[in-house]
Amino acid sequence: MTDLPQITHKRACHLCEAICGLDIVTQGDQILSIKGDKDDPLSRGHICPKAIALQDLHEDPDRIKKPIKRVDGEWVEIPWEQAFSEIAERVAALQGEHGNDSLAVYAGNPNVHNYGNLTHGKLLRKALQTKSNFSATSLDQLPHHFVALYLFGHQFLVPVPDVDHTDYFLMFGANPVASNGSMMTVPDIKKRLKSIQERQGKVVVFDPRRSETADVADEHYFVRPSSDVYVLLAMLRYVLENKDTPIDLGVEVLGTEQLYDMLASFSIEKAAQQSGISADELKHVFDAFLNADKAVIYGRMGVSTQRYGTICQWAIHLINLYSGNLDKQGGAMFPSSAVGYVKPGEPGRGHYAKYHSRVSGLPEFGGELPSTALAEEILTEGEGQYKALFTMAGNPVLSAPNGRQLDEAFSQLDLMVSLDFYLNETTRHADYILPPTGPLEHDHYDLAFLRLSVRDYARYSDAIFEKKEGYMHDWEILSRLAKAISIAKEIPFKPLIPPHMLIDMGLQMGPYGKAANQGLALSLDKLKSNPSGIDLGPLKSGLSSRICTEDKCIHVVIESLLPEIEALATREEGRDESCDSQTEFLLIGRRHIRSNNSWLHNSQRLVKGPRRDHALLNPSDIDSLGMAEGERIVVQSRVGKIEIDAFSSDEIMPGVISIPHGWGHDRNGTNLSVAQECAGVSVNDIVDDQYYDPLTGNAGLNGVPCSVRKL
Ligand SMILES: Nc1nc2c(c(=O)[nH]1)N[C@H]1C(S)=C(S)[C@@H](COP(=O)(O)OP(=O)(O)OC[C@H]3O[C@@H](n4cnc5c(=O)[nH]c(N)nc54)[C@H](O)[C@@H]3O)O[C@H]1N2
Ligand SMILES: Nc1nc2c(c(=O)[nH]1)N[C@H]1C(S)=C(S)[C@@H](COP(=O)(O)OP(=O)(O)OC[C@H]3O[C@@H](n4cnc5c(=O)[nH]c(N)nc54)[C@H](O)[C@@H]3O)O[C@H]1N2
Ligand code: SF4
Ligand SMILES: [Mo]
Repeated sequence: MTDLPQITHKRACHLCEAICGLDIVTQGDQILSIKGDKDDPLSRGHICPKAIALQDLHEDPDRIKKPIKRVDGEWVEIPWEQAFSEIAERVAALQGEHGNDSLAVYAGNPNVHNYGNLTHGKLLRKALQTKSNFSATSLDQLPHHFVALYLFGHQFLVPVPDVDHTDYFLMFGANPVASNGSMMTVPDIKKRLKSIQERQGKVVVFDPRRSETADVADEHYFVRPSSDVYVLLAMLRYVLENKDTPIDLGVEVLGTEQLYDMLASFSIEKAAQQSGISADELKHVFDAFLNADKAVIYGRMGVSTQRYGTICQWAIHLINLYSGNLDKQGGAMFPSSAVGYVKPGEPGRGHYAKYHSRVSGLPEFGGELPSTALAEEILTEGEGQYKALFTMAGNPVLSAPNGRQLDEAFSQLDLMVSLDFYLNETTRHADYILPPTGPLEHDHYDLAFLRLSVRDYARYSDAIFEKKEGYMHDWEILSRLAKAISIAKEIPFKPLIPPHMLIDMGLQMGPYGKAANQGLALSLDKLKSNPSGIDLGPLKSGLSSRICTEDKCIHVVIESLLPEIEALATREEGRDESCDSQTEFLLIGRRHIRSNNSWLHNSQRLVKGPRRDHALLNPSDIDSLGMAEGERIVVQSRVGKIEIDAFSSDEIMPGVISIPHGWGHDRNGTNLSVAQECAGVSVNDIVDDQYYDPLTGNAGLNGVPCSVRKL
């Protein structure tokens, strides 16, 4: 062993959207260390504790490596060939009897962090021919894509904050210091926020919790959960009324007059009454934003995954636009990625409400239905009921609202197949689990998040370990499965070249490829010989040549939002309608740097230290409930109740309870030995599947009405 050479591998971390560069030192098949790659132009050596979990993930004895099948309640290993042919036969028979749409697919978050799943997932979808597609998008960011489609003409033409040049960074419902950023690829956010302050700029945060990000901000305002919509609409109106210089965007903006009318009743006073922030404070923020030379407003989970997610995101874009900060340095800018660069005519622009879910009539978006509808489609009998499910890299039992209902639904399926390397709360319901290689056993190009980077760059990482005999990559499983199913269904199957070859083509044909940029002539070979990545420069303006709307104009009024905005305009109550006066609390989430959604809790080195799965309440609420620190409480919503330890903290505003998601590893039938020890409670057992943004059906994970009492 000691005779073997030590090798330093350059690798991009795929565990979150920041894609930090790593130096991973190996000796034989051992990992000796994982450190930040100082040569990465974007992350500059930054790293977080999650990267260390890559080693645990690689070495985890609980990780499944061979296909398994459930036979009489027991898991047995079977050969790949047998798995593919049995699944194909069953899919063909089931879809033959009940129709193609009786088979649903849930694609979880890690699909977007694994480019082979993105390129080759399409093959499986083609073979399955189902309209019943679901994904983490509708638990997370559907409002972003909806608004991008309507304002800019393409669901993936999404602007990001130009963090490195702004003088005023206004954040709603985002905690990048803990999450490392979302819908903006921004490693080392803490240092970047500090740089804003060093150049005399300001960081301002609106959040019902004084988060880790609020802690380093210049100003923090406690905003009542899901009341942001009033603040944002009042701010939009204020910007329209007070910005005197014309917008110089190079793109025509249509509908401003109608927008004025729509906003007539959204005053600062109304926003103050709803949000709990004084009118003076709101006006102070609005003025500071308008007076800053380069300002940007950005909103994330706290405003995307709540009752008014879509209107919030729409207002945010329009504030950037009308304040003159859209497509401008230091404002909200459109990244120019090396692969997947969106320009007019680019395929996959998206569509909305072409069909609806059977039970609740929720709209599709881009060929997907909202995940909140998955359980009811399985449980509700009748024509069109779902009978089978494929999950790929997802754990909806812990991640999606009303997890108990999903448990019940999954347990009655005729067929369930999971592509996953863990036997967890979701995959325990499967008939077959097909495990892919671990992350370090395959290569990596960040197809999704390099499109959202706050500085343009490209990076490709080779696999660190060769995959062992009998292992398969996700993309290989997807291809083989698609082929077997196509044969069984007697439909054509067209294979696809491997992912890295697709990326090579994409690089060469993209904006930095040979055709467009002779000087740089980016290709896979070029990236391979620059394993720390290639810097492609600061974000560039250019919406006028990229906008994908048919008439190349921005139409600011989105028709489908009108009824919702009208309803908001006439509402008097301080709280959400669905929250009656007996329901004392609004539930919000909480992320921690040492936790990652539902699946990294099996890493001892990551979860070590104090427990982080408890509830937090304001000290005044702990008092009025007559509770002591750490006492157990019952939190109840329309869909269920949980028991959880509660602590007081003045970081939480009164009337709000904060509980992180992704815990609850005590369900039977899993094999996660480390996670089971720190099991925790799944907050999604009380997150209401009927509390969603009705425009897109995106889950309402924040601002959920609930009651709290002492156990
Ligand atoms: N209450 C509440 N709920 C939330 C949230 C919240 O803030 N509050 N956040 C939501 C958000 S933003 C998201 S994105 C979702 C995430 O929820 P999910 O979409 O369920 O994703 P994860 O929890 O990350 O589950 C990842 C699964 O993928 C598997 N996996 C990991 N890597 C790979 C791989 O390379 N290949 C394969 N085949 N499998 C892999 C893991 O073993 C695990 O089973 O949760 C949502 N749920
Ligand atoms: N360590 C770690 N990093 C992660 C993840 C993880 O689980 N752990 N998950 C990854 C994923 S999938 C995603 S999508 C990103 C998410 O990235 P972020 O969106 O930055 O993450 P959150 O921590 O959910 O931030 C939401 C913030 O909104 C606040 N909030 C809740 N309700 C409201 C409201 O009504 N109004 C306002 N204004 N604020 C509100 C919450 O208190 C919280 O501080 O993080 C990614 N990174
Ligand atoms: S911030 Fe994200 S990408 Fe960077 S090391 Fe941590 S988990 Fe990996
Ligand atoms: Mo997410």
